[in-house]
Amino acid sequence: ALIVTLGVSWLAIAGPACADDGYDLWLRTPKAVAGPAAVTAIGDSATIRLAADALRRALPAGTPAVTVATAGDPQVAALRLPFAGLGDEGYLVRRVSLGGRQVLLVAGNSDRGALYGAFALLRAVGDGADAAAVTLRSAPKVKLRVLDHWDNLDGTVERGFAGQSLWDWWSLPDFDDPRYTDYARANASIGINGTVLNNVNAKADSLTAPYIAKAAKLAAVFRPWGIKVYLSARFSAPIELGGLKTADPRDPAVAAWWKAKADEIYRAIPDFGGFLVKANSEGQPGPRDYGASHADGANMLAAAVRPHGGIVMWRAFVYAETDPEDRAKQAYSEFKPLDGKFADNVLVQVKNGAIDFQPREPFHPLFGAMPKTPLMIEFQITKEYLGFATHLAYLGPLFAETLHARTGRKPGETVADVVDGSAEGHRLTGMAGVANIGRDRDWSGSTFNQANWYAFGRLAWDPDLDPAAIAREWAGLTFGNDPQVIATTTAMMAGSREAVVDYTGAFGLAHLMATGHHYGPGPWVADLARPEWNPTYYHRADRGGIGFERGASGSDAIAQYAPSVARQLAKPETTPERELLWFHHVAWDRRMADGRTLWEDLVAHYDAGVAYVATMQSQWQSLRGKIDAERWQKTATYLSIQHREARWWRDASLAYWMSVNQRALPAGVAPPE
Ligand code: GCW
Repeated sequence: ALIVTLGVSWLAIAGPACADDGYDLWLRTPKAVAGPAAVTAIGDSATIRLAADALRRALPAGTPAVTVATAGDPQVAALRLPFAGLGDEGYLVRRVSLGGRQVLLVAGNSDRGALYGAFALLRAVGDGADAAAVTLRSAPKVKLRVLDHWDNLDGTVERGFAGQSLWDWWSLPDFDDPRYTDYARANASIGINGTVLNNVNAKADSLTAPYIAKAAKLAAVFRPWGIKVYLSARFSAPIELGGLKTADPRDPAVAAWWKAKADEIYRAIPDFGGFLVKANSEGQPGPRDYGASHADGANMLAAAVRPHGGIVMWRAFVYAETDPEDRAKQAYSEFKPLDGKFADNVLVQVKNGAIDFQPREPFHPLFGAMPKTPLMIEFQITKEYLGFATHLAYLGPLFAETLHARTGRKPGETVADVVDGSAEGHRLTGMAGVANIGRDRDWSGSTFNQANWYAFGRLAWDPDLDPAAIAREWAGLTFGNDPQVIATTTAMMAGSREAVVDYTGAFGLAHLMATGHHYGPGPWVADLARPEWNPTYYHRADRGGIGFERGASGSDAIAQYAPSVARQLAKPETTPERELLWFHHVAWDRRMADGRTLWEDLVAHYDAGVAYVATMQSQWQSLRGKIDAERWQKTATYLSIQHREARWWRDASLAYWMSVNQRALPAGVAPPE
């Protein structure tokens, strides 16, 4: 009987070995069991209707009657349920008696809360819970949960590995591609409530009337899903579009230009979220061009959107080739003195680490160091430095590693406490993820990349979640509830990011990728015009040792951390080994905790990374026939690419290190193939 049941439910969920291109993400409708579950909506806002529809589409027949409503409905209010503290996006799901009937109530203080409740119920049921017994109550800890699209107006995506941009600027605003709705549904299902449409390396054109109209169309599609649209703003737009001679934020004509521009945008998009700005970074214009500060620039834009309730997300990813200071120190040096100088509708958006989305970075020292300023954390979901779309790397542990790191500023304070505002009582809070979404049928370039989008959304809702639990939830929703499939896929995911760390360079090595595209190894590159773009700048390997000395005898970047953290990092002996070479230059022969030398351990990690990929290959083989053929085959092929390239990384890196340190491979290690 057990076998029969499993067989039926597998067919029901995955469908008979049919082609499956992954388009449905984690929102797979179990077609054979979906039935007209009795779903009623109280209230008729578009959002409430979408919530009810989502439940109708996906709840299995036989689910008890469901009612979707808001707390303000008199019948619901009479139940005196614990809506207090749920804010305007939280939800609860409860079995109640309504109008004399037993129903499963899905409700929030607002219709958006009810929508999130509907998706939470679907997650629970999709992961095997009995709908009749589901009880849920949750509110997001972070207010702005935003995807940053690095999408260009010509349809390309900077660092995008999943095809062209989803936004078809050519046919917008007329054509409403149904995919825009599917995008919004997917985001709403994990609580994402904002999207920055265009690349931070912005073209001024995105602020012209035709593009505002296109953005307005997207905003209209996304609105009922609770998603606001934002735009990246090019700081010099008043010159390029307005014909002004300057973009100096202290010039009244410049401020007036932005104010008029904001008014124009809000006429088209009344709930426009605001601007994201990359200024004075990697060639982008900014206030520093005029001797004004980042606060001057941010506040001028903030004033333009303030009357409309908009906000500004101002990036701290700032470094200059002309600055001789360690690149890892520059953002802190520039922004820390500005704490308290930003308008209250500005968030400073800080990357998780101080360099640039590497496979492992220590948390950015700005977290905890600017208590008067809301700091929005920025992660990269797209895997620019972790093997693009082909390599399997589950980023939940990377995100959580930063979020759960202790800042040392206050007892127990974590980066998550800074980000969710609890550390200082900030109410304007945010988390941004650089999207990994494009026109590929599977959206993210691979099935497992979808998990990174998913994990970002779930952690933005609650930064304290356990990434392993998120992986389990995602695997169940994505592949169905066969326990073997869940156990195997989550086992693969668990160490997959660490494997990338291992085969690209362990112990805090960073920025060793090939020039420009960042795919594959390039630790030997030393001839780029900008010194801080050379891998040799980061690893500083020589005959005697390897690593970037950031202690007092070096760049002293460690001093940017809170004293207790700085004390721990000051000496190699007390620095966590996984970050050792980020903070210190140490001898190849240094004794590591396991008794081996650094060189021996480094080699062992390269091998372990390659071996992990081989293990993932055999784990995946064991699922053949248990996952639809199309997704199975693509993943199998990608894993073989990853295995080949993990060896490439190992072999090329070791050959280079050996040319520098003149050491042989440790005994027992086979020479590179
Ligand atoms: O990660 C680096 C990328 C650039 C990117 C930049 C940034 C959008 O290599 O492509 O530019 O960071 O975050 O601004």
